[in-house]
Amino acid sequence: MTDTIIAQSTPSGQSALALLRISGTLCPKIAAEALALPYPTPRTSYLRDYLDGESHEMLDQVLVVFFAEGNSFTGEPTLEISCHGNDLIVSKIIQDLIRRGCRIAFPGEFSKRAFLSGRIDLTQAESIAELISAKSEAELKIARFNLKGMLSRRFADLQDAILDLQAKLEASIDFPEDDIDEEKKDSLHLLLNSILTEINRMISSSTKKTTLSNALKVVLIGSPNAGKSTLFNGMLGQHRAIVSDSPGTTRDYISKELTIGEFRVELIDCAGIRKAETDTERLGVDMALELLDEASIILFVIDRSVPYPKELNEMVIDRLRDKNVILIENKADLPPDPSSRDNPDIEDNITLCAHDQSDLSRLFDQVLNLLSKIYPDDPSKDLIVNERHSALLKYAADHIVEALQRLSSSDGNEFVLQELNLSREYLDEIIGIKTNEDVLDKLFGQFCIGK
Ligand SMILES: Nc1nc2c(ncn2[C@@H]2O[C@H](COP(=O)(O)OP(=O)(O)OP(=O)(O)O)[C@@H](O)[C@H]2O)c(=O)[nH]1
Ligand SMILES: [Mg+2]
Repeated sequence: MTDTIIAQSTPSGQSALALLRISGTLCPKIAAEALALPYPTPRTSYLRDYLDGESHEMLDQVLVVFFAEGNSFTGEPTLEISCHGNDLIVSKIIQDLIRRGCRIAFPGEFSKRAFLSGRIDLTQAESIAELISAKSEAELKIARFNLKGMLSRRFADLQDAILDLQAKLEASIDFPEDDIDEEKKDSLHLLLNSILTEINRMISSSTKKTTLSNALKVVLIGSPNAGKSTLFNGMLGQHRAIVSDSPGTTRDYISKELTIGEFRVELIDCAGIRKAETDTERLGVDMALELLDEASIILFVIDRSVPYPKELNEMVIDRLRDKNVILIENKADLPPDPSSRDNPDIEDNITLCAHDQSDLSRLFDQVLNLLSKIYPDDPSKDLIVNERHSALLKYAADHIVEALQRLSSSDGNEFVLQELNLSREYLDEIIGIKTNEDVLDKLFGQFCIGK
């Protein structure tokens, strides 16, 4: 018999409500004794007084739902108790539950039990953690898809394809007299190659995941006084960076996260680029130039009402090659300087006034457009694997490659089969059909308490 575990599923602190989750065989007894619910109808909420087991004092008025064995998240009898969100109340109830025989759950223990009872597979368990930690719409979408088991289905399809192939090979081992002819061999090659392509495609999707989980850097760079900090504040909708009409105002770079469409973006404002007048300014300029390497998009800002500073060409333009750049010709509300035709020729450009709201929204559209071009995949159409999956997929792919080589050589088909078995074992490990305790502990240990 496993322990009955208890955890607070909501964050601690003062709030309207706090949710306590209890899972294990003691739940019916607790319902009967602490909540006067000897025969709770599953999945029905009851308003009850929670009674302390020793003092019989009422600890709080709570809302409680009972889930029967086989019909709960963990598969075990479960109680969910919503009490008032006060740490004192929560701690009193938890102390009472411990006296009644429960113990505090380890991080991720509810999900681990759900996995062990076969209610979810490992990729679904991971997607719960991903759903909770997702910081962008795109990440949320992926986690939702994985939770529904869409990713597991892909892995299962791969398994089926390999099993199919194995069946064909087995037949030729059982009946060696009809040794597989060249034509059959070719078709096996084709099948194996298509499996390998699918595995490799999945592996490469994990890099997409990295771009989705990390904010994409959008860097504002340009001549001093061009209006970078004004644009930074305007795009954020808050006064964050100092704006002043003396050139060289911004030294250190400032960054702030925002969402543009589905993308999580880190907008960065940095020092204006010029031959620096002081050491501190030089440090700021160097830092700004370094940021260009990491930028997904560079917003190159110039002031079109003054002559184009030629030194920008030698200091910046070279570094913009092969980058995603939008040229912003700012201060459109002022008359343009006649020499503005010297401005660099950058295809993706926009003329605007940093103080104008509708201009800012045009800029947002243009940035979103470029982001969608750089990261064209709609994540809802594709499923994305995480690092654990991709590491195991790589091993699976290695064995498929080995199987292909064995198939071409004169080695017996048993060797090909052996490689395919090994490949399938790694796929099993992804879904969690084959696991070891260490892996599970590590994986679920990263979850938070109460999950
Ligand atoms: N007329 C007009 N003035 C602007 C516009 N954008 C910015 N300014 C002004 O230009 C001056 C410089 O603006 P900042 O945003 O500090 O420029 P910056 O590029 O951050 O300058 P540094 O930090 O020194 O590199 C300020 O006086 C702003 O009010 C604009 O679109 N039109
Ligand atoms: Mg500035």
